[in-house]
Amino acid sequence: MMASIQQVVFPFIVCLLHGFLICQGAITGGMLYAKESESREVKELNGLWNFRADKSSARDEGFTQKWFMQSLAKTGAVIDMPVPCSYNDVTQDRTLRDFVGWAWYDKEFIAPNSWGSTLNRVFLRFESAHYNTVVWVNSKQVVTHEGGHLPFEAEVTSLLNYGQENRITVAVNNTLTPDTLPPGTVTHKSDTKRYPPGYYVQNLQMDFFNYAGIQRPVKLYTTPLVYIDDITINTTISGSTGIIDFSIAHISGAVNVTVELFDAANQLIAKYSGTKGKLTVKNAKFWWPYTMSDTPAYLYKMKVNVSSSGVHDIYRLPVGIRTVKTTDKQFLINGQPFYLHGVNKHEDADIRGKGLDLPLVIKDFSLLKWLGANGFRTSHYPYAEEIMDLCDKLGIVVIDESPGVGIKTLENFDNTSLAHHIEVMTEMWRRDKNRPSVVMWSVANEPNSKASVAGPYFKSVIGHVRSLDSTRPVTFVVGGGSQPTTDHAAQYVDVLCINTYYAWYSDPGHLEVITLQANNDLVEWHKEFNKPVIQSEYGADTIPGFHVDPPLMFTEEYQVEFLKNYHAAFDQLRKDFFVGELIWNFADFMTDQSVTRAVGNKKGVFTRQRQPKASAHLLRQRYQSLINDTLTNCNKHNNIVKSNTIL
Ligand code: GCB
Repeated sequence: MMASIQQVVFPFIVCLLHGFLICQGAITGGMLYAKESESREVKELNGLWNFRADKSSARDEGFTQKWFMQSLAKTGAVIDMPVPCSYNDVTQDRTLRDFVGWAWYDKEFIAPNSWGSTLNRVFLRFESAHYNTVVWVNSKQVVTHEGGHLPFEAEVTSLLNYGQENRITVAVNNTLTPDTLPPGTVTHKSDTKRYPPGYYVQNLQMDFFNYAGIQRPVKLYTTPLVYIDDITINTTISGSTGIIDFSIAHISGAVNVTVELFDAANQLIAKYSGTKGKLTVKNAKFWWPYTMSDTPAYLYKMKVNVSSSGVHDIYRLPVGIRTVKTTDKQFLINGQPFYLHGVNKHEDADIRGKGLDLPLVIKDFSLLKWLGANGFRTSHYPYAEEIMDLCDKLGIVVIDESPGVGIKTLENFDNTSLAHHIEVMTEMWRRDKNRPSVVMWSVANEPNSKASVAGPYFKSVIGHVRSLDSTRPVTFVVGGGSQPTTDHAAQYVDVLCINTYYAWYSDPGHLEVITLQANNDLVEWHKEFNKPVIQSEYGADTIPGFHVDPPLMFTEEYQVEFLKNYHAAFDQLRKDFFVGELIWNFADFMTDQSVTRAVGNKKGVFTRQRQPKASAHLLRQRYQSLINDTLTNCNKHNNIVKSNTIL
């Protein structure tokens, strides 16, 4: 029987069809970042992999012909594909750029002889692959995963040939359906006068290109048999004392657990024996955003050691001591009012698409500092852990957003979607729960919160996140012209994050309405819900090098005036309940093709190649002067803390 496109788009059907019954179930266990220690080794499997997109009409040839049983090159032509990288833009093949369905990768590698000891475990970890993934090691299926932006792994100890060649095969399907996150649909075009037989298109419900493939690193790592599976910390502050609550999950029988805390100079300052406890740090150095302290982003190091019969597993976790709290009008970090002046980003660049690229990451952080941005939202999906690490290290605040973007149709709100959304939130929390930079969870961007189904849906999703984490505020980002009195879900958030595009999508060209409308609408939102408000998006498409004065839409002059008019409203409101502004967008980025997108979305203040438009200079001036204001206030505050400590 030939698989239909439905079977292609619903991977669990593919699983059943081919007898793969181990589809992803409930989330268990930890997902600690794979890093080396005295007891752990890491081997990266990045580089060039063999690659083939399954262009058979039902996209099922790889499964029916069992491509995973031998090397991919033996079952047909392959090309070299870099990992990590999106596969879409690296060749001249338009059908690969726009490909929908299963893409296949394989790679051979030697498993070190020394790893073959019976005292070791070996795990195979994917930092992400978009969207549905099936992985085989030496022709045996080891893991499946649904979702494009979070890590997954499997223990492969017994499947590897040590000191010999092994093969990893990966099939990854980028099809988005009403129940995926982000959701999408597939339309079949059956009119053969207009479309070739079997023609179908993927429809996106989000405004960014659906880059696909193995987009983040792939690693093998070892642990001893007894190993640290998870670490969870929460920090609180009492005067000048920092308290770190921790709990350690480990795998195996009776073990000793010790937890040591080192300061940044590597001095041991606290110690505890046991899987759950508190570490108390007198005169602690708190983790501050870099705009709030002249000693920002202070990180302690927690060294966890579990041992049994002389076998040790050691894992080091950076720990920032900080608290987050919201009131009806404020966003407080360590009890001090925090004003977020930052950006929305995308993982997006020429050629590599959404593939992790460290030079690009460092360039982006350099530009964030140049701008004076003190934070960003991970619009519209969790970003790579390497990026999050830098936020912890540099004192850049993050609103950590799930891939819940474009939840619009009734199907997107059904029970299957809800269950998946809840699962994704658990995965995201599990990965990022210990990060001081993450100060708020965003469960979605611009869902149809005007629909009554949005009420119970977001009550559940937000309630679930709160049940996992009572220390951080939770939000979803409101858009699509939802109004305070008719929105069904905004009541459940801690901070109102509002997207608007005055003088762009509404009243296009009428810059003069921006300040008035922004003022009135933001005040309304606050009045209705009595919660602090962030302008989570505002922006105008701007083609670099387009100049017209007086300004016209799409010119650099228009973007500058557009921002100035919004800023006038922000400066009024931040005296009261208004706690943040995030420009849409940091840089231009790729989208699906449409008549409103000229080679992608051009609302960046930087081009896609990270060069500044006129607006970047304006924003820089504003953000740098906001930093000066904040630092002056914070230094006053730091002095108060210091003198209290002495007393
Ligand atoms: C939005 C969306 C964002 C879009 C942006 C735009 O409201 O949240 O994903 O890219 O508008 O430029 O239209």
